[in-house]
Amino acid sequence: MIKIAAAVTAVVIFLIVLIALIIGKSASQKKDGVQAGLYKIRSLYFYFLIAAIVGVLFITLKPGAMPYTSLQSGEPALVVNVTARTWSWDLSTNQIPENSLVEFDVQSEDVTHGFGIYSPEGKILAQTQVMPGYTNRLRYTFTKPGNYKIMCMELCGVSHHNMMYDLFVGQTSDLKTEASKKGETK
Ligand SMILES: [Cu+2]
Repeated sequence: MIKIAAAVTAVVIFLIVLIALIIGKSASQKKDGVQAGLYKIRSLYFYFLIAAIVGVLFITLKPGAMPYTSLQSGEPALVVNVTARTWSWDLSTNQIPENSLVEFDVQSEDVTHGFGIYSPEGKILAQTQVMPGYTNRLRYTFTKPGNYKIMCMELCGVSHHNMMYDLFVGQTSDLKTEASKKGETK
């Protein structure tokens, strides 16, 4: 899907440049000597910009350098169902195994929210939009144990700042099962 989107974008950009060149060529036929010199400098500048843009895109848009794409392959070890509503999160589990591919299937019961995963140090690690009537899939592999946080990233009303949820990441033996969680008193 990403490859098709990239190919369509490349074709559209190519067509835009082609049309611009054709229009530029027909316009350049009606000009005098002084203008011709200036237009020449301008067209050289144009080609320089095109080369610079292509060069920068080539360096920065490597598949491995894009976020998530390298993390998305393979079968996830755990699928967590996430439901957002104003103003709380509902997760099928908050016990996450470390070093395993985890998929978060997120949806909203009301308005658009933002699903952001934050490290114990408060650094954002991954995020996706949470839209009503649509399930977004976010895949992530947690490499360090600890208490992570889910925070809403879309201003969704007066209590938006309270949309926080704790995720516990650890080795499988350290994780609580649903049964042991139910027995625990708060
Ligand atoms: Cu919010």
